[in-house]
Amino acid sequence: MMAEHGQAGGLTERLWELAERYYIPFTVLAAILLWVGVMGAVLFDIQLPQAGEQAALGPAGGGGGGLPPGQLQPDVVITIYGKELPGGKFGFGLSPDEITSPGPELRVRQGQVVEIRFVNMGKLRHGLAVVQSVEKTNPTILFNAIVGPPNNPIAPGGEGSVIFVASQAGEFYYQCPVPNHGPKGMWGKFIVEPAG
Ligand SMILES: [Cu+2]
Repeated sequence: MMAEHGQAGGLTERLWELAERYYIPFTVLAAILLWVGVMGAVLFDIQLPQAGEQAALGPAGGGGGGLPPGQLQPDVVITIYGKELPGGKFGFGLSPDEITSPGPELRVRQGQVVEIRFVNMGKLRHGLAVVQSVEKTNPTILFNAIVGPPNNPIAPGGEGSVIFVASQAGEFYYQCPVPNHGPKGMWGKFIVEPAG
């Protein structure tokens, strides 16, 4: 017991010694981290509307996921349109004239570099994400494939695109990641057929 007390006492003393010795550097480090955090928040807030503008301008913007533009040439380009439909339904379609709720089934092959272009034909902000399962909010995004994330969806009349590798075979889904839009029919099946 005595030995344990001695050790505990020694440890406390050493901790105090360390605290005293590193008090000033630690305070400076904390101040720097706080400053970086605040500047990061400020810059992030300023960048959000810029990202939105790019999204409205063309395929270069509106990402939020996938690969940087120009890094890989897509094997497949899918252009998909989305909007609100009569009766409180929302939908997707491969042509602006044929938007259904739910949307059409999309098929790609495992390993393909896929580009999805999403065009918002609606009056509300929308987006598109490849997901594990259709959810009301915060679906699990697959392949980092998201156009118009919930905090910065594509504005009405705007469009955006994402390039990604469909690296895993399986039966997945795509949906609008804006909260509550998925369950209103703004989803479809996204099938990745096994390679070979
Ligand atoms: Cu939507």
